[in-house]
Amino acid sequence: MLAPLSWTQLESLTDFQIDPVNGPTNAQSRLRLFGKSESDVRITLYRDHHAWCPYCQKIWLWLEEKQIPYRIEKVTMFCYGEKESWYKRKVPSGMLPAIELDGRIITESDDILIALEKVFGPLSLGMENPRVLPLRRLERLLFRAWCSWLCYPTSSARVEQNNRNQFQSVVAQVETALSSTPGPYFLDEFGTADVIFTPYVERMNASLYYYKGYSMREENPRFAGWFAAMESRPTYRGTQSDFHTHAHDLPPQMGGCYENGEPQMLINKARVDNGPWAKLPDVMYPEPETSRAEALHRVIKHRSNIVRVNPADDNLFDEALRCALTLMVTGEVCKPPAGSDAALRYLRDRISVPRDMSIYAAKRLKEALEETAALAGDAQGEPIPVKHRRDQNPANFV
Ligand SMILES: N[C@@H](CCC(=O)N[C@@H](CS)C(=O)NCC(=O)O)C(=O)O
Repeated sequence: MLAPLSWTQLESLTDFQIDPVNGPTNAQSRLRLFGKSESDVRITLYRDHHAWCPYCQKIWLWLEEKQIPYRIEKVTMFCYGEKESWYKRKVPSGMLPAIELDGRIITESDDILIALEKVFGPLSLGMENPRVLPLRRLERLLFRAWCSWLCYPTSSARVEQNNRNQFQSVVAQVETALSSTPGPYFLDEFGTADVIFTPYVERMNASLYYYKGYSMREENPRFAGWFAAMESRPTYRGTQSDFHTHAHDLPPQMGGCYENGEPQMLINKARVDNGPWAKLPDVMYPEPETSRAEALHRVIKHRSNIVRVNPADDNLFDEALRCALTLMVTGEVCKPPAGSDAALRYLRDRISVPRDMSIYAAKRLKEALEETAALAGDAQGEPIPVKHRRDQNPANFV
């Protein structure tokens, strides 16, 4: 068995780099220029640190698709920590997203898109186009059916079944809408309607898999085609999250997510929490060759904070973490110090996608952390809180 590599040795094993300003969409950028100059920037997007807020994802995707230069300012959501006072002076409610367009603050994601369309033109058919309006209404109908099923404790098997049927009947309407055009998107070409559906459909796919044992993407052929088409777009890939992040970010935001306890649900939940993470239906495009190098690069960048916030002793966890990274990049098994199993799993459970890294990089890192933890024992990390996520306070990482 190998001794863990040092941080210097690990650093020499990754040359992962992205161009946050002009390269592909990613959650780390603070400025996006798309090859234009900084003097062309007219917009600041205020969004959450975790790249979690669904309404922010809508605006984010739209700007990336239109390639309009913008700045990004990150704000803390209530369930993660303290809201920045500078933001409350701009937007007293503290709600996200907001944009500043030529010095004017605009809130409410739909109003933001409408304002952006007025200045920069629509993304294919726009928000108020008669073909888009019914799709926007359908998206809200789907959203409400999802909330009714997921976010209330079920009093009986009959109510659970009714809620499932109700949701599936709206899904059937969405399948019909998707099949009304020859391509995979909602209308003849990719556009606003697809952007509007993206955030919650992604969250539905994740949460229903985990809490209800229902695989939206696998059970509905048109949705499957739509997801695959979305995943062909580098813009979407850059904003895409994984099942684990959504399953554990949603409860505090939604006021609770309720398991149905059915056999398939228990299998799905165990897989999302404990792996194996490969081939979960949260992503289906082929894995990029850079996923391990990306995960290594991201951990190295934040390693001192990662070690500091971990409940275990710093030296013990530093060594254990290097064991997991050594395994991830060299394939050589490396035994972690005794007592580091819970610490490794604590980190395994707190990799936030896409905030920290892309979906495949996160799967590789989780896999290495779990395999290494298993050599030390079966102790789990502190459970993930469900009423808040202050264990993810961004203040620990700035
Ligand atoms: N109707 C609003 C909803 C926005 C919204 O609910 N934002 C949530 C985050 S997803 C928020 O800012 N909550 C306050 C917080 O969590 O700090 C919109 O479409 O923009």
